[in-house]
Amino acid sequence: MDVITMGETMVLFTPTKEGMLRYANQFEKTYGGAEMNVAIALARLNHEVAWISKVGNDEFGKGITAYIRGEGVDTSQVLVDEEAPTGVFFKEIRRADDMRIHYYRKGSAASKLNATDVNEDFVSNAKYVHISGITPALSDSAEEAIWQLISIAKKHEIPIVFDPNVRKKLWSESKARQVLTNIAKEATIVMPGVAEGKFLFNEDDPKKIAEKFIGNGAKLVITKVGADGAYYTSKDEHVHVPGIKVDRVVDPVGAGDGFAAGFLSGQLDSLSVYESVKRANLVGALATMVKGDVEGMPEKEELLKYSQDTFEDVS
Ligand code: KDG
Repeated sequence: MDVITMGETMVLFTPTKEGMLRYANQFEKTYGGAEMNVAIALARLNHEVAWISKVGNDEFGKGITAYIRGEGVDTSQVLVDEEAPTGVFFKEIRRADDMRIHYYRKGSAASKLNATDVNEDFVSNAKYVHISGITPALSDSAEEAIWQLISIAKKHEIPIVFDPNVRKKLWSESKARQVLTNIAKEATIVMPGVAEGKFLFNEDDPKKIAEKFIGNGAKLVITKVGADGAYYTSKDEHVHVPGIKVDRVVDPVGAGDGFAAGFLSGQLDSLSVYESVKRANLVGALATMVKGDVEGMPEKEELLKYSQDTFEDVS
């Protein structure tokens, strides 16, 4: 396996019209979840990727597993919880630039993930383990599952790529800060956004944010700065990689996941860090141009076509 990730996928209902969710009466049903988004984006770029999770023994759980398998992601480690339901979330599109998220996921099947659900033999063959800060926020047992995944990755010297993905709706700020900084200490590569640097370390300068993570043990920090692209920082370098100009952002949700997948894809294809971050910016930008979490993630051929000259760099 090139990449293994673990987390919750939910059924996503998106109103067909803008406005308050209370007045919406028609919805499109798709699927969403940060780790799934990363997995599908990687599969579209021809990488071997597995998604570890738990779904309910219900129509939505069956639909999610079939969908993700159909996208070419390994679902052999997806378990079924006989009692808890599959989680659901809604988008509320107040205006094109005001997108809100409403979760119905407390006590969901994925929140029942626990340390025994992580299979060492399976994980030990991965080239990268991708961890997002959403999974430990689901429940205490899901946090234990994440620590189990981390300890297996460490034991087998598999680099851990960590996206803090702060979700304040899921846990208290103090717990989030404590757990996410502890996980970051185990990560080889960390990919925060500036707002996450502010939340975790009260810093908003990309260099200072990166220095905090590097001081905690990370080898490489890639700090996302929205339309301006990203900075990558190691002990010896701090480099800006310009962003991609997007004329019209249709749906920003999933951009960070596309970014993570684009970077990993570049590394798996033996690109330099600079070129990998460029690919990350491109996949992230493409994700925002289509409605839905994963619908805009490009296939490999499409990505290579876009990489040539379709987009201008933002200077
Ligand atoms: O990164 C996109 C996710 O935020 C979205 O898919 C929903 O997983 C989700 C979450 O927990 O917010």
